[in-house]
Amino acid sequence: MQSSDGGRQGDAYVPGRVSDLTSLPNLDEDVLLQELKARYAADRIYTYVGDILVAVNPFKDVPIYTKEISDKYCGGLHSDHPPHIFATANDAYQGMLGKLAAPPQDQCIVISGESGAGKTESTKLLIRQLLQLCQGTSQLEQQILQVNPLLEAFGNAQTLMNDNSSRFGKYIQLFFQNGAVKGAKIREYLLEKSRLVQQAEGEQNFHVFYCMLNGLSPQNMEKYHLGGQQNYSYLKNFQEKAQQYRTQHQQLLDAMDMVGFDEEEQEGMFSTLAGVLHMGNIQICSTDSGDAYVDRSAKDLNITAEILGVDSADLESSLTQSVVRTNKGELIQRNYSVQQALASRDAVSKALYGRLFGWLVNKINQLLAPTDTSIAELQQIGVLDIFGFEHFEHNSFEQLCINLANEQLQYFFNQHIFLLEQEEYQREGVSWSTITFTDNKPVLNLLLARPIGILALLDEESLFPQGTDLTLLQKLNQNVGSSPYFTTGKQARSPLFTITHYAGKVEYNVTGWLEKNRDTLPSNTMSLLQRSSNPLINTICNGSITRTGTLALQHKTSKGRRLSKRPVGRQIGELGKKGGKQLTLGGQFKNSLAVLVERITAARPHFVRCIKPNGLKQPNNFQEDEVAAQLKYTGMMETIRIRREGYALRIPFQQFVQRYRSLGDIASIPEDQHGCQRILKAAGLSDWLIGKSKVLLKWWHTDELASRLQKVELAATHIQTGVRGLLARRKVAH
Ligand code: AOV
Ligand code: MG
Repeated sequence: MQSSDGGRQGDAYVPGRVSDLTSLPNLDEDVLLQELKARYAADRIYTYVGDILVAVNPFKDVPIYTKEISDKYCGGLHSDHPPHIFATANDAYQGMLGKLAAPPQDQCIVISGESGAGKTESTKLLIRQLLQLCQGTSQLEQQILQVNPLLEAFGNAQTLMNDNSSRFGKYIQLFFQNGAVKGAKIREYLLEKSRLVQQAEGEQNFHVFYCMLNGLSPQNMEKYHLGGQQNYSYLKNFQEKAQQYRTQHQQLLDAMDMVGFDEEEQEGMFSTLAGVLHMGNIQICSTDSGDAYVDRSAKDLNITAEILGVDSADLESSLTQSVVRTNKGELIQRNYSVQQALASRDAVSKALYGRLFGWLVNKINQLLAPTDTSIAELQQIGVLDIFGFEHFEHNSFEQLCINLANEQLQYFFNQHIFLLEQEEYQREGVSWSTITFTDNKPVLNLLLARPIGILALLDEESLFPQGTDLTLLQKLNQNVGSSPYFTTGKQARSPLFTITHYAGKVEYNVTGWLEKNRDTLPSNTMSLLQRSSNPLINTICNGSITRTGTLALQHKTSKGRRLSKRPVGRQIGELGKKGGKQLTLGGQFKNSLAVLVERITAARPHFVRCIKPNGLKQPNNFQEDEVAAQLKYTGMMETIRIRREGYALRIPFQQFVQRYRSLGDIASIPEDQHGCQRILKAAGLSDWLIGKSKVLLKWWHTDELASRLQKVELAATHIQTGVRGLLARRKVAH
């Protein structure tokens, strides 16, 4: 395979000029590292491993995303230009249209890499280029592009690893008909709600709060009782980057307008956000007997109640008392301790924010849904951007879920690149010396197996009202303690355990896991929010959105009491329930991951591997050991080998003949292996194999076949034009 930015096979080897790592001479780990390092130093951040794109984060603006460059990557072949994320978009688009070796098929682009490696930036570039490819200039394309600032404001935050870290996973599906975009859908995965009420040292809350506090007009600030020298217990580092947040706030408003959120909805969103901030400031005190009560001297309770549209006495009692119905139907009230009351307050805030985010995504999906055509009739390209692998000093349940998602993606990659491919060689009778890879199935089992896996055991313990974090740890120890991938802390009673993930060891602290996993709100609190006079809060807490996506507006009865319209349409969080029972957070996540894997398995995948050159978010700093570790755990060497030696493209005989018949030597070509051989020979291709039922091709044959087809089609067009011209001249002559 030749490269377009130098390093042609056979030339003297110069590091940094090989655009495809499968063509590296004398490949070993160091050569690979030096190659990427030299390319990075020359701002060549993209490199191929066959059809897989490796992207090293430059942490600076590199002028490679201009309109001219984007145009160059519209159409054409993979090998026409230097490696680029735009080429991956083009491959997916052409693949969907059936212009590459295989018939038209849904495509997906799976982006992986640790936190801060560049997945979200890659996603934005991919979506932009996909819309460029279909030459979309309509309002719909503009709306699709504007969705991102909205999602990032509500779902991203500054962490130690990334200033704009995605705190939720997303799978964006673009739907097409005859190559034109018809709509889009976003599937979101597990927003890290705990961030709302607590952030680690050096980290922040979701961007939207800082945007709002810096960007709202003075009148609005007053309306929501915000501003002044007020401190918010839910926010850290609030005073920083004021100008940047003001600009971002304006972008957020523009995005809301563009995507189609009306004034009432925008106002509802800001009320909810402001309500949550005030909620965090409600002071809980203790009576002498240890019962919790709200400090009424501060105005936070009343302000919160006013903004959230609920009765302040009801809010107070829901924060300080539990109400339990006995078997006999009696209602028993129990006072909370301060700690329980604080947990209850934070649970309400998290529930509100989580539901607001879910509603936002749902609403976006309604606004962007294809009209006139059902999704089943459309073609699609999905782009997967999850939260990257995380290993902080303190890791909790959120990190476990995030890292589970990354394990799952690594497994999917292994399955696709190594396992299924090599199984197929066996079926096709190809003599092949197996390329081994590090199988992470045991770690996935440790996390997911039922009944003896970490999530299942956590669910079991969450069912026991008497369960504590330590009884959970004991349970884990007893049941999975023998796994080589699981170890517990050396100190007795320390709430820690360690998992050896594919990307390294991570120590988790189980404090608060049962509560996080249960993820429930007491029924009295929920029903309070469900009676809110704020239309948006009322809607999100009743868990439904009308079919048209507008809020279920409320009507006053003759007595002035507000009644909400009966909810219709889809439930928010449809995965959240099973047989009427509320699923735990872990259970929901497990289910949504399974659906995701099903989805990407059904499409033709393209892989983008993002690499983080240093942990300091710095430009021009390539830390060899850090990159080497990432190359190792992602199985890069093995990937290069299998792409070099293997046959990434496998096409059934009949399909191959039908597609490439015109490259053959004679008109009647049998649709069997002999026919395939004749075509391959006539086309002058080398390095292919004939299996039992399929033609096995190197990945670069896609380009060779496509360019030969183009030539034949061009020649046919010339002949046709010639014949038509001849006929026309004859007509004139007669
Ligand atoms: P992530 O999505 O992989 O992390 P991002 O895509 O947010 O990482 O990238 C992190 C930061 O790296 C961005 O904010 C940019 O400053 C910089 N960056 C990434 N790609 C590029 C690029 N192509 N050109 C210039 N700068 C870039 V996480 O969401 O934390 O897992 O959860
Ligand atoms: Mg991200």
